[in-house]
Amino acid sequence: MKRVLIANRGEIALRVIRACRELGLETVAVYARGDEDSPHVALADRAVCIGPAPAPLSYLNVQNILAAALGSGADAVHPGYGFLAENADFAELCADCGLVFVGPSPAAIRAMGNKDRARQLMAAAGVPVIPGTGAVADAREAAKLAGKISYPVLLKAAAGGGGKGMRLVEEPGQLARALELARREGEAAFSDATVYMEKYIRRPRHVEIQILADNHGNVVHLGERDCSVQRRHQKLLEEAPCPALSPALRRRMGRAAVRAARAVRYSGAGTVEFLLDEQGNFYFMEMNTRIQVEHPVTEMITGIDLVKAQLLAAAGEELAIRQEDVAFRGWALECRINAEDPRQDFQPSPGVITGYRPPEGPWVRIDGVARAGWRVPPHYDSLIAKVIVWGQDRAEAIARMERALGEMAVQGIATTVPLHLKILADPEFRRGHYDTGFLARLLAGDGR
Ligand code: MV4
Repeated sequence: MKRVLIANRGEIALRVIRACRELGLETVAVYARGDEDSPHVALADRAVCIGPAPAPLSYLNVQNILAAALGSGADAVHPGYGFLAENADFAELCADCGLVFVGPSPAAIRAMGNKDRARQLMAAAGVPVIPGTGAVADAREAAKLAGKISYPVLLKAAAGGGGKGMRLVEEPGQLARALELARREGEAAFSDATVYMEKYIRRPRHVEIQILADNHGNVVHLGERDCSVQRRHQKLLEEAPCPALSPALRRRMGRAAVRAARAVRYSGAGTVEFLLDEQGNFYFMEMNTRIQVEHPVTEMITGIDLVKAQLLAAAGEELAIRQEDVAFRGWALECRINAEDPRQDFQPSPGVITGYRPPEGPWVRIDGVARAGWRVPPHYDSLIAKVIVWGQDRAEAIARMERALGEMAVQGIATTVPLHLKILADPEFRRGHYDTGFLARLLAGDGR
């Protein structure tokens, strides 16, 4: 592997280019028209235009990206996150073209892509899953199964994920209608009306385990991240470790995540998402077969460069770390700074950043694309920077993040910085006793 095409934009493209450079790999950026001035284009060794601004015509345009890779002499493709990162057909086409796809096999991506199949596969592999069913045929069968599971139950679209096609059913009278709606949402969003059912877990935490694996059967876990601070399934703030895990529970969840990865012969970096209930039971939700936005908090407490590890695994190297060598040190927080206005129901706030002062100082890391004078385009996600801090303990990390965000100034567009300061000041957050309903409660509190 000598030359890597980065099939992405924004902060993750910068992150991947930097990892490539440290490994002595050449980099090829791709960009859509209108994205010529984006920071990833300047940072890469060379750049290729792959189409008009709308993502379906450029960053999701498989043919144009493959042509750019072959035309530029790249021998590998790093997909980043989003766009084509979990598209098994794209991974397969890369291989067909003789390109190394920096990620797991198409089979592993496919196995985890269908949520109800993944659930069955995980149960068979000894990974705890939420009590539930396979595909439900009709309302009569659903009623019988729901009675067995006991209410409340949650209907989920099999092709879903990210909360799409989910319906809560509190009592039998609501079931038939909810099944109809879940089917319709599944059909509309994924062209798949298959629906299955689970016991509804109240006030769960979203706790995910980072996995690293190679092509030689080695798999390690790098501990957890708590991603419970979410709004409509968009994460706002993440931390590692999770304030609610004991070392024993961490070990059990880590081992379960390793079993999950082994079951699909996983390779590279991946994340196994769990729901953690109030009694300390954990259940497999889904596996993300890509590098994640929030990967830096794991890097900060383990000292492991996850993107370099992805590239090395894709190049066929053996994992350089064994489970017993993985050690966790201190506490890390990440705040996602989005070009969105929390006071306008999080409406995107694209436009020119007229002034920008990033936070600086010790134990502060910025993975971002925000620059003074740069125009945030309206066509893509609104993430302009991730502010990541490390502290010796959680209290120090929180104080450091407050200090860092206090230094940060973004002019010309609205951002989520004020909301982050509010989260960090909240007593429930500071106690570490929050769950996936935390942000909705905070936002309902004063209507901001
Ligand atoms: C659940 C659940 C409660 N019980 N499943 C949301 C996204 C999708 N990946 C799974 N999700 C959930 N599944 C059962 N059986 C609650 C959620 C959920 C959630 C999960 C993680 C993070 C934030 C969430 C917000 C609302 C609901």
